[in-house]
Amino acid sequence: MKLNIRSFSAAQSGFRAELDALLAWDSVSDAGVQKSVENIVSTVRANGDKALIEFTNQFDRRTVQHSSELELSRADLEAAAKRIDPSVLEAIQKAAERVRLYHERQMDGQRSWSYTESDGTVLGQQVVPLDRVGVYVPGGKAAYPSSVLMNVIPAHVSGVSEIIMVVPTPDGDVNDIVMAAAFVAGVTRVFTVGGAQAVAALAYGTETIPKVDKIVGPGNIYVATAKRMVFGAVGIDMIAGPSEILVVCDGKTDPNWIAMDLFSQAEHDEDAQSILISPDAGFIEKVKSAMETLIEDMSRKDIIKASLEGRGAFIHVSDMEEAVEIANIVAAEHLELSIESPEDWLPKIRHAGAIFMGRHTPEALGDYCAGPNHVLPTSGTARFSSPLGVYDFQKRSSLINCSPEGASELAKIASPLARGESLEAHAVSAEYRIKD
Ligand code: HSO
Ligand code: ZN
Repeated sequence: MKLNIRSFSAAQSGFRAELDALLAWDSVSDAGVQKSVENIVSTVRANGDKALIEFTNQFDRRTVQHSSELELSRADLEAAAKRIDPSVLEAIQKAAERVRLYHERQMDGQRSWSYTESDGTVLGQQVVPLDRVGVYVPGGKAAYPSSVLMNVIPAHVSGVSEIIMVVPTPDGDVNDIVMAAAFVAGVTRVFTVGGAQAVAALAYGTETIPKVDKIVGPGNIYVATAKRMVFGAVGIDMIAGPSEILVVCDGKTDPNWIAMDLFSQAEHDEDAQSILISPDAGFIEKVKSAMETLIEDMSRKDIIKASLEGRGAFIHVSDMEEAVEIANIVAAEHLELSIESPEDWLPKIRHAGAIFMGRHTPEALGDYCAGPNHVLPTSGTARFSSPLGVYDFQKRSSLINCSPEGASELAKIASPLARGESLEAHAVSAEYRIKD
């Protein structure tokens, strides 16, 4: 199948403008959606379960009469785990174990600390897990059991005591693999609700759904808009854009491998972005023809084609230096360095959600089971944000414990500052602690 994919050379004039146009992505904003989400959120907030049931029956074509029908028990999840192909269940368990180990290591830098000054004053930080977290799991075409693991396990590892999962079940159809993943990951409670109504229920609580402290997990435009709207009442993780991969290849990897790595992101959805950068123009041609051959047999070829022709690109560069420079501008969600000694170039990589090093590290392994989280910053937000991690399920309190001597010395600094701000009570409060 012929593929019409943009092709650039970094040397051509106007390249930077072309690159910016390629990367441009408007995050969710739609007046119509905004209005209907406002209505759903305020109705659920005001009427609780009654509204939640009505919206669920309306949008998911269900016939729920009582809120107790919205909850799945641990036994229901276990039954789902028993119904699925045992090899899939085993893979879920192995992946979960690796994701758990990785996030346990991540706790290393995230614990409470303190130090004592010479006069006995102690300063530090206390790190505690959030009490209760809501995990949104999409129901429709992007129902990924792997995402259940990636959202729930770090919450669990960081010590969150209650993890509430919501997942829509359109027409009452329960996705057994998603439920099996929920069972293995260790969610506390599962409710079969979705959309903006589920986000509102988690943010404000209903008679049945407990109010949470933070909502994480991907969703469609209604879910994303609702998350933005309830932010402040609760914390949220991030508003994810379409998936992206940037492959930098020196031209020495099997072109079929690179073609399939690019497809692996493109198949997520029509808006996904797959870009290949190489200093080897002949290699780019080889990858292109590999893609045109391989796409024929892909079950999601229509999505792949739409994604590649809409937002994909080949970029020819003069050398690796230039490739890395462009990779830092793109700040991709996934960066694959399919090159000889990726560790030599690593110190120069400034912006990427996850870095896949070497020819034997396709992004797909990271998506499922390598261990690191697959919830990553998209649309260039890797310039200022990080993968989902245990730190997203914690918060910090500062600690100060002054010794009498320490207080006396600090008061001598605080007092003139307080008077400079005309805050007399501050000044006197500090001065009381000065020892003569
Ligand atoms: N690549 C996606 C995650 C995923 N892949 C789930 C497969 N399943 C995040 O960008
Ligand atoms: Zn993926």
